[in-house]
Amino acid sequence: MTTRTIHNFVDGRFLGSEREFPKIDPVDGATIATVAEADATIVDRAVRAARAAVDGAWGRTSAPQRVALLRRVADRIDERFDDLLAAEVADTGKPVALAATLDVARAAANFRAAADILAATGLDSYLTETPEARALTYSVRRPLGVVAVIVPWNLPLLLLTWKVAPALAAGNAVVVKPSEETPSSATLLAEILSEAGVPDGVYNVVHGFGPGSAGELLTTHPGIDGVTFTGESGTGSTIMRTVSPRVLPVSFELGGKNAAVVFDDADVDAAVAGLARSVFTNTGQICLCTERVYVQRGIFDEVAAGLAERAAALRFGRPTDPATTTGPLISRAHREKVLSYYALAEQDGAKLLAGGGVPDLGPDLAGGAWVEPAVWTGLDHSSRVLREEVFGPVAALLPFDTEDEAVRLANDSDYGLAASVWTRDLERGHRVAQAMQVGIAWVNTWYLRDLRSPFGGAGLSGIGREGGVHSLHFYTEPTTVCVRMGDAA
Ligand code: NAD
Ligand code: 6OD
Repeated sequence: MTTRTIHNFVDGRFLGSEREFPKIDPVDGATIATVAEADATIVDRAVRAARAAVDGAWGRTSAPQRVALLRRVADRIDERFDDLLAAEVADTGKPVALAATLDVARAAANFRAAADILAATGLDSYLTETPEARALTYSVRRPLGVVAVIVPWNLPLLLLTWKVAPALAAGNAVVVKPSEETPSSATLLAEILSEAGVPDGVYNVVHGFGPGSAGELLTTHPGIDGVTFTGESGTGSTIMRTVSPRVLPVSFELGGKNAAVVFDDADVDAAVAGLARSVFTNTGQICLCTERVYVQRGIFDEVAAGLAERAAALRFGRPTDPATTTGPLISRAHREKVLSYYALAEQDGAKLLAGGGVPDLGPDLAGGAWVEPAVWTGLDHSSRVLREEVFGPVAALLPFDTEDEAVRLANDSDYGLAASVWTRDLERGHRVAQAMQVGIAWVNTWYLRDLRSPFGGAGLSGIGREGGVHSLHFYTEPTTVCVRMGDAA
């Protein structure tokens, strides 16, 4: 059987490579494509093409021209929705309905949001007057230049477009490095951007791995002007070291170990439904997923039983089967990591309320990366299971008595990405959400996004914020101009 090849995209052309690697289907372990791995020459050509675009006609486009272009891109994404959906489902194994409503829907939304914010603000410029010195001071923003965009496998197209759209809105050219696990949608997006009229060299794709491959080749390339990265905290730290001698601007969205706090005045059924969504969506492979659940003692058993019931009700299967609620993990290697935490939880004395193993789904799916969810009680807060990111469908539940204790436990983490608070007392909801040392805290909901708001994390969860005007600020460099009126002095 011949498999398709997923190509690099450089200066408007699809490029193969002498080195290729297989793309494995996480659903059944079959090889579904080969991927052309970018070597140093291809990465160099991509960065040079991006530089030429920024220094050429693309660098002279006006904000209204780019607004119109981004809107054409969004329309073209809508027209090619089914192709993007097929690519995303094939690479990740996630259920079609999830990929349609979460991943692919957000691709067009990300381009529209970037167009809207650029239309509303231009690249905002502030003018201040200093009458005593007879001076006017204003600032203008220019693009960073060539931006390296490095993204992970869990929401490949969503996270890619979340960064590419504002980077292009600001007038940059990009070289993107998608995850080796999910290469398809970045190459397909190249086709779509070209069809919409994005000039050659503005969007380039290089495929490969991190260390010793396209990721490292890109971050060590002297021609890049900034790095925007989403992925593991350890990788962020490596990239930071790599670019530190050049003091490049970085925007990092990294791992999470997110807490949910459930007060005893919450609507318990709604809270359990929301918690289940926050723990099990995308098989727990969203940086925002809840892995720590603090429940006020009076309703602890009820919430724990409700979450365990939801875990038991998940249905594994092929992504196209409408009955499927839950896909596999991204790879067998990732499953090993998740299962090592299942073993650790057992060793640390956890009581397992649901799942906790590998499901038997028959010979057809035996080669896949399937895992059952795990719901635990009885772990000590010092257990590594409560401190390290598992990135799987797991929840460790602990009881608390007072609001202060809940806030202290939720904040007792090296990560600071997201939290959710469940209560009918909205005053308490505001108070506790504001006390969370995280980038985003939800009250009575989870993963509800307004794309204009700042998004990112504190501590090990990242540096900087993207979204709306915050993205435009990261992807530009301001120059302040001070003009003395009248005689020079
Ligand atoms: P990862 O860090 O292993 O890989 C992310 C990307 O970086 C991939 O494209 C990879 O090839 C590349 N890479 C790896 N090492 C590199 C290096 N030395 N130099 C340059 N590039 C390198 O992450 P992953 O396993 O793909 O994704 C899962 C992780 O991403 C989880 O920790 C999750 O929490 C995090 N994540 C965070 C957010 C957020 O918004 N905070 C969003 C999604 C995922
Ligand atoms: O919704 C987003 O914009 C975003 N950046 C989500 C990140 C999810 C992490 O897996």
